[in-house]
Amino acid sequence: MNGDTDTEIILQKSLEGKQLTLQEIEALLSIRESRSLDRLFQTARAVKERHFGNKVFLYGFVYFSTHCRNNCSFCFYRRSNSESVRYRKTDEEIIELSSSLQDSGVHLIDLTMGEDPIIHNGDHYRRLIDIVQMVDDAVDVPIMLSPGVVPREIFDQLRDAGVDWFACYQETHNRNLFRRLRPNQDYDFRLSQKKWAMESGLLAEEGIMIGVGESQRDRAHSIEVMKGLQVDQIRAMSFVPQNNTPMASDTPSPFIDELVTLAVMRLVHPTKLIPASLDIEGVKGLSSRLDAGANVVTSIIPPQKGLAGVAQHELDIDDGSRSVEQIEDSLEDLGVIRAPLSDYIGLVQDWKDVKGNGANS
Ligand code: SAM
Ligand code: MD0
Ligand code: SF4
Repeated sequence: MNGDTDTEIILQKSLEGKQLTLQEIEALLSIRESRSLDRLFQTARAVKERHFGNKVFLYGFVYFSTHCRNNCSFCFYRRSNSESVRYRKTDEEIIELSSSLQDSGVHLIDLTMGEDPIIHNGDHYRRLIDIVQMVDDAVDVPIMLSPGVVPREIFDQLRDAGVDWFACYQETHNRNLFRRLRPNQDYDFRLSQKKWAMESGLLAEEGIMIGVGESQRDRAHSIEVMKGLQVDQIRAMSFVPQNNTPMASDTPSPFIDELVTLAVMRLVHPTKLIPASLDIEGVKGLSSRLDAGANVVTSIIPPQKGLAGVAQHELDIDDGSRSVEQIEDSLEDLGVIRAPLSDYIGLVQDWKDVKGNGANS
């Protein structure tokens, strides 16, 4: 089921807006022959352009605490890694970083943290809500929060403090694999984060990792589960092995696996936002991801501020390559432009209106 004609039939079907079966999604995910790959990427780009033109959105990344109570097997910041890079930014630093990212031209500030015991500590997330409120008072762009898992009753308060987006990636929708990747964490509680966020009127992002032991069928299944969840942004990120972690010597997947996954995600989720993360291959990985159908550049990090990335804690950061200024040069070469901020603010507002239930102030 991988000849040119089969591929063409499935691509045609998705172009007509018809729903693909699990088998068809899997067949597309298995394409590796160069002519079929070209057709897949071409089609994904055409679908993206149909909905978003040549405009992309840029997300600023503020990893404000790298302390974590969890022990995810893939993560550099896992509790047991005594050689990790640990820091906790002060309130003033978080505001300064967010404001300067806004001034540099990003469309969104992504406030991300490990499950820092100081914040996940039983005081009803007062500190987290305060941080969001402070940043919301300081910036006018939408805010994404990536805090790990929080109790259901916190979502309304986070929304009222100014959160627009809630990001929490399942990594896989295969429960056995989840158990290995995120030991001692509850699959259903994590999956519920996305549902609870949307019930509170927030937009939600779901994501998977590529190359962590999942099968092609697992990837196809995840793409379908994401459809069912009706989240607004979906991502696939290649696993990058981290020193001093249980998966340090695992062989990662070739990046083509991520690119094909992004393209198939675009076909199955034509109107959603799909990130091209700078956190995997740095700036040199931008064009292949945008060409595969991604339309958001994530993990923009200002230089020389002592901030880390997640999968690449230093790559391209301190020389300024992950700043908006530098990214815009690459965008121009790729024939895409930074969307006007008003486009993004309008999109977020429209999508939140559809979710109903408590529009954000
Ligand atoms: N601590 C919170 C959590 O885990 O939900 C928020 C941090 S979130 C930005 C961390 C995400 O980065 C993970 O969900 C995973 O998808 C990605 N990530 C972490 N380590 C990675 C690695 N070694 N390679 C690729 N992606 C990684
Ligand atoms: C990224 N390193 O965009 C970030 C991170 C968290 N919401 C996003 C995985 O690639
Ligand atoms: Fe902690 Fe998130 Fe890393 Fe897991 S992925 S160890 S929760 S920072």
